[in-house]
Amino acid sequence: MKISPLQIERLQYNPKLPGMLRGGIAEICVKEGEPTQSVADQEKIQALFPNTYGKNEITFQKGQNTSEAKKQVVGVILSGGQAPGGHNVVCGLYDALKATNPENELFGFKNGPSGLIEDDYLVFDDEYIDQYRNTGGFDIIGSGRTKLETEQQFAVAAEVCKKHGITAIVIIGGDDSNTNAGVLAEYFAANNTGVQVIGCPKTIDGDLKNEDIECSFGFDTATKTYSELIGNIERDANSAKKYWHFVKVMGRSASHVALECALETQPNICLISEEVAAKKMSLSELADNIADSVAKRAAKGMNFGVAIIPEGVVEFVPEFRVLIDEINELLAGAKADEFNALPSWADKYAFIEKGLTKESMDVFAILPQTIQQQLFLERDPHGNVQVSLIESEKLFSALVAAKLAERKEAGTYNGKFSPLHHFFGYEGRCAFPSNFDADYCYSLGYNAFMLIQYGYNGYLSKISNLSKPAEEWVAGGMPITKMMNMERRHGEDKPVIRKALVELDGKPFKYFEAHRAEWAEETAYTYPGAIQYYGPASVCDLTTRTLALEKGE
Ligand code: FBP
Repeated sequence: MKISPLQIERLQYNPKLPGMLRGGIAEICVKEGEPTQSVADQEKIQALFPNTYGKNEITFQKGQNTSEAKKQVVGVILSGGQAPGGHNVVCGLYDALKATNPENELFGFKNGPSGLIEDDYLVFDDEYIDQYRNTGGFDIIGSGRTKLETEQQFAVAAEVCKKHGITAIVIIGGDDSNTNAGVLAEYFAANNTGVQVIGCPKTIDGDLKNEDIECSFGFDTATKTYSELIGNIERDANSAKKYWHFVKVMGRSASHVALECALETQPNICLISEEVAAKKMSLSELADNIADSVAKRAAKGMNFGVAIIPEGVVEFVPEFRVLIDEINELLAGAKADEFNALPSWADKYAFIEKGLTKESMDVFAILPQTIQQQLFLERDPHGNVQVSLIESEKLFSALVAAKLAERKEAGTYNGKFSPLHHFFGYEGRCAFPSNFDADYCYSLGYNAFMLIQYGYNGYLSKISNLSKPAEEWVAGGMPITKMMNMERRHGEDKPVIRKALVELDGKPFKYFEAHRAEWAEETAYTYPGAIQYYGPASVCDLTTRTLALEKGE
């Protein structure tokens, strides 16, 4: 197989471990910290997790390794959307496992959690693992979105583990997958299977973080990749001076990705979904805000600009949420067939007009026809609107165009507005991991094995102090139950890891808020350029602006 020159170099890269994990397995010992409590709903979480609740926080340090010498057979699973660095978690896990005892084995369950249930796996060896070091992607074993959440699945998982003599499972996933890792750990403990479960925090969305987990892996590389592209677009816009670029970026519901890209590139506009929800902003208000920037810049002769739109924003606009709920209701059950049988869009439109409340119809009426049709035609298997497929970058540019047309009519605006559209998501999820993600992920995997080796169950692999050089990173583990609270999901109260949305009183948002008026009017673009893998640490080991600001740097 032909591989690129960069890949050849990256295969040789030696990821940096936290100082306390350097110097060999024989020199890693455990320091037990304080017992923990869940972030909320302590009694309920404790009742649901009698075997894994309240365990101690732990940190690794240098000292004599006192872990039990036994053969470990570990299974690893990649769960959910790809995130740069996943391969290095597996490599770190493998290296620690083999360094501890060459007889130890690592099973990779294929294509996500379903691999465990279907007993579909491969066993890693040096030759196989060495092809994936420091590379992007999850193709080492594949990923999937099957949820491991039912007792029946857990029982099958226990059987599979027993069959192969598996002593521990490592689940690499986001908030949902790690919640399920916690539930599986409890099941394994309650049923005396002797199998441990360790989670690793993954997602480019950056919404798995809390007072213990400083960031999920993949966020660094994905946002750097999008920021490079946005910076390039800004420079193009500032060169040609004729287009307004509307750039949607991934991040499902949270706007961490959009905010980080804005901090990196200083665009004219960046919407933040969490602010839209908190201020109950309407589509019209948002379009007016963008149109204000377009008009102010046009008045200075700048008929160009860049606006970042977070993927999930429309769901945070209260009136739009109501509209979606009404559409779901309107097409529930057999009514969908009736709607689909209507011969023309005009007939369908009349059906919609009859079925929606006046308020929702007012919102629907201002949408461009392509978006109106997307809302009705692209439905998920349950018949619901697929909000993630809505082309919100086009929606906002169309709404802004309409506002500008009104202003032109009223004689208050006399510029040109030529929008172009982009969606950056998949472009960033499998990029070669930045040095930060390569180091962080390798450390997470290495550390996950140390947690296994020391007998911990129901813990998340935790590497902290991440804004400092890797030497100063701190390795340890945190009980998953500590991060849980009760939330209403599908009509039931469930224990879950709380999803971290952008905090409007947090330092990253505050910085953005303090500068955005200037960015909206001026051309204050910054051009981060491509991720650097070789060269001075000042450009190669840079963390995100979000992390730096959160750490007060
Ligand atoms: P995870 O939360 O599983 O890491 O996935 C995040 C994400 O990349 C979102 O940003 C995006 O909305 C979604 O996955 C896309 O999912 P899919 O790959 O199934 O299209």
